[in-house]
Amino acid sequence: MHGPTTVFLLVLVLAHVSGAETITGIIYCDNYFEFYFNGELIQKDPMTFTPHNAVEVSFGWDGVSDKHYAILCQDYASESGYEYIDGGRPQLGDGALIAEFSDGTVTTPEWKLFVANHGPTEESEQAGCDGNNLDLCEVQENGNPVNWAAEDFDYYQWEDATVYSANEAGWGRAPTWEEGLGCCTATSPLDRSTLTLNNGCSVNYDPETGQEVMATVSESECLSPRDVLGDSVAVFLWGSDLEKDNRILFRYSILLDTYSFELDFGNSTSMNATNTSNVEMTNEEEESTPSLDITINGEPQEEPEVEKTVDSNDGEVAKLGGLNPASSSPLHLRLQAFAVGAAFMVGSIVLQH
Ligand SMILES: [Ca+2]
Ligand SMILES: [Ca+2]
Repeated sequence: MHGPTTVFLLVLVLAHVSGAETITGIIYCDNYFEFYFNGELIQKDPMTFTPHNAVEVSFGWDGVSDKHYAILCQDYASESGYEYIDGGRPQLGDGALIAEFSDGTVTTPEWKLFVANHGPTEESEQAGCDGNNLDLCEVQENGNPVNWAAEDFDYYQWEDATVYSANEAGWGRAPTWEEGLGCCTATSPLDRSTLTLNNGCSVNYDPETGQEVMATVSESECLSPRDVLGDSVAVFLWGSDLEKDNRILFRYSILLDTYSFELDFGNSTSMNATNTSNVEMTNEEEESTPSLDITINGEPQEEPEVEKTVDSNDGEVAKLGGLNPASSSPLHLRLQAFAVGAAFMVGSIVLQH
């Protein structure tokens, strides 16, 4: 059944392009991170265990390309999954990632993640693994997928990030910056002791060699996480298990390519289009009230931001925001439009990157 023949014109809004720019940001990962932008390694966290440091990052963006954020975050874990294994009080450490960038990108539940290391496993705990029986503990090492940080890596099937409060994730033990010494004060992941080299400043314990190793750390890499991110709208992310998910790969993308297509509500049932993060719907019948229900990859978008404006042809335009593809994979959109009190099934649109 079709209602009045109403032609809706969907125009994907051209992304605002202002040329190349430098994006800055702050990343806090408990304990160690590697940050990639558009497939390029931008920054490694110079402090690998404690203190819990936030790090300023800076990188170029050409102003036109899609943006692909990729962060590896490693919570220290020995081969048993425990930390402080030589101190008589082994414990499971918890991880955390929070980050914000000057382009408005922040950590949100829309980020995707892959748990690369998890443990101790439930099976090994059932077999007797605990803090007093570390020999029985096993961790599951999944490896980092090849090219996981690359722009065209398909991470759509990865799991959604879990949000934690600051209380749950913790800001950790903040660093202090000491002129002449660097980033203080580092401790041992084996026994909690303060490292001795350089008074425990700008130094890491190397689990591979068992040695203390000097690190090159700048003041902008030795920031107190709470001081620089405590008021941010960014949220703490981790896997579903705050303690046992030990190494996590995070991905988030902002797709900027734009396309346009038309919808004829009288007979269209499906069409192909391409990706966007904004959709404009022009309703050529003035009395109609266009609105859309949108489902992305099977998940209803609860409150698509619909903003009605007037276009150059004096038609009504409903601009739909809030469509923020989190993947370079095809997006399967199901659109249902309502006009003059009647619903029109528009069909499915595959937004192909
Ligand atoms: Ca660190
Ligand atoms: Ca852990």
